[in-house]
Amino acid sequence: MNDQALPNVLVTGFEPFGGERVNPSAEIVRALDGEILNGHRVATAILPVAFASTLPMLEALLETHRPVLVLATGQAGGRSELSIERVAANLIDARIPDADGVQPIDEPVIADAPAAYFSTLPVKAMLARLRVLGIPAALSQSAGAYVCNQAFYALAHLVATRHRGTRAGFVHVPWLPEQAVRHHGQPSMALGTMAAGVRAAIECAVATRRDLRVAGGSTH
Ligand code: PCA
Repeated sequence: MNDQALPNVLVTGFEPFGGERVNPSAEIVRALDGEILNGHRVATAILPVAFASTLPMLEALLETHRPVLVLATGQAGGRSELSIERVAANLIDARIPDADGVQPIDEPVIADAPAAYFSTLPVKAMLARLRVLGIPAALSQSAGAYVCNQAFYALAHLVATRHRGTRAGFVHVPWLPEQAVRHHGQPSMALGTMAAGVRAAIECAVATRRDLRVAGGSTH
């Protein structure tokens, strides 16, 4: 079968923001672009950290690539592990202005839509796979209230409505070591480890329909 006939997975990352020169999620996306993972071709996009762009760009990407699965990724500076997000909230409460200088406070991502969506990826199976590979990972109950949560919610809404054949989820990643040197005492992870983790998460997700039934809750 030629590559063009393979089903697509879409992996997105974000541009640098908040005074950083790089965004690890964008570097991961560059590393994975065009790879074949478990019989799926990886299409990628790097999104601006701008509230106004998120929904139209994701809609266009889903129309163009018709992916069977989307994994969006973003930087969560200060986290020490790959964070597999479970919940997308219909809430924007921006801590800092976005790339357009816009800082919405307590607004919905999409008006008159559900308060939250869950990831439709097998988050516990993905977590187990990463841990077996020796890649630090955790489940997360909140993707925050900034552009990453907005993107996760927008994706979840699109796959719950107009793109029902697509599954979607979000993974937050730590700072790169070169970023952490300027955030003294903060955790970081090497790009190769993060890229391997995202690859493994995708390979697991495309092959797993039914998630593991193991305890995964936490107090935060
Ligand atoms: N992280 C931000 C937005 C872009 C990114 O990489 C967030 O967690 O919302």
